Amino acid sequence: MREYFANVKKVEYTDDRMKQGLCFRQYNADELVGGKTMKQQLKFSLAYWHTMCGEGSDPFGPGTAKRPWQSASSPMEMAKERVYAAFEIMQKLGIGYFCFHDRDIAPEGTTLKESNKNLDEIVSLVKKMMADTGIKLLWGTANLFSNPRFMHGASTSCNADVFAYSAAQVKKAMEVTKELGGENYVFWGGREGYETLLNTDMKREQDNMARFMHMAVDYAKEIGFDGQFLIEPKPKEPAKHQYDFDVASGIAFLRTYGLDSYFKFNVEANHATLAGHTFQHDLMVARINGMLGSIDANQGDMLLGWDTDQFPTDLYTTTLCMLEVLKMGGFTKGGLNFDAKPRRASYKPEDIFYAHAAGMDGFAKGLKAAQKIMDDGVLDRFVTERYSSYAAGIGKEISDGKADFKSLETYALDLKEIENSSGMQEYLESMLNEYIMSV
Ligand code: XLS
Ligand code: NI
Ligand code: NI
Repeated sequence: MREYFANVKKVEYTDDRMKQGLCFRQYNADELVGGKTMKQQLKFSLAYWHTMCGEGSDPFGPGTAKRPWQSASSPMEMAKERVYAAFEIMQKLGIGYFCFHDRDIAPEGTTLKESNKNLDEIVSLVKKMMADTGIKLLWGTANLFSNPRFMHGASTSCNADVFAYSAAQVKKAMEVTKELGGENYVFWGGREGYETLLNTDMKREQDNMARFMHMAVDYAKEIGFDGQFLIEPKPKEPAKHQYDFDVASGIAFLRTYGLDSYFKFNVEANHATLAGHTFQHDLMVARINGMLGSIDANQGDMLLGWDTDQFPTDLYTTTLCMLEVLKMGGFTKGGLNFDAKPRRASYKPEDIFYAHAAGMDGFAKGLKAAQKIMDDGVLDRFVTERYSSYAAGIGKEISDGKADFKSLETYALDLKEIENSSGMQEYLESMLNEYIMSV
């Protein structure tokens, strides 16, 4: 087995924050935060598609990155070399998990049968590498968007043959995820939506999408797959409108079709912002509904209107994200998957390491700040105080369900001037700054 990154050593933590070069300045895997190690709290994962398959192409030009494994003699040889390179990267970075689409790890054949055969061969190699290294699978998924057959969608396609093909592909992807001990299985519906309503039967498409998910739930029971099903919402791109627009519309869909007890969400930062929300908003909507499963840890560029999938270095978003994770009691099956790619001009193989280290440091800092905010209880105390009118008197009656319009009218008719407290947003923002700077 050759070493692909001979000039990169295992990335180590240093407490010298001004140290130059490739190292962790915040992420110290074994350091305890909130009673668990950073490694346990953060559960970092490598996204196979970006890191192992991405080449830096964009609509205006081909890839800029030449990866050493691309010189292999055939697609299957390349797939094997990629596996070795992926495990080298994860080991050197101390990343304990990875995620993949079926077509990231093995090439598509001319028939599904051939694709499945390719997949089986690579999966047995992946399984061996997992056993050798202790690296685990966070989630698997099926690519139901790249091949031209998915032009109208997968489970929402107008073409029943495509529905059938998609079902067969997901069946296999679930089997493979189970085989590798995957902790979750993700549905991201890139083409499950529409380009124009002029040709779209929205009701049928959503009914079919729900039927498809029920079939997945049934099959999981049949094969004893106990991973968590996750929906990854995204409002648009590639489709103009995707049915899993954001967490709130995802919850409505799941409840409408009786699927809500089987699914949680994989919330991606850049998808939340594309939907016009903050990352924290979508995380909170999932958490307060008991449906925050896992996270695609990246960030967008607020000046650009698409999914730029950048490595997460913005400390406000990493801090507020980790606050949501801590408030749900930490990850169980989920983790932080770097669905992110280095910029097109960061084309050197070493940039893979610098980029992941930047994201890992960004989240380590966010975790430390979030834990301190939790421990000190500043924000919680403020919020509790802000709603204290519901702790007694008329507010308590409202909360306890003892008030009605008539009793409230009786109360309100004699009220003189109503006094409100201040929201103190600027003060809270400056406290957040202090927490980030102080840890
Ligand atoms: C694309 C999505 C995709 C999912 C997995 O925008 O983020 O990469 O994470 O299908
Ligand atoms: Ni994603
Ligand atoms: Ni994305």
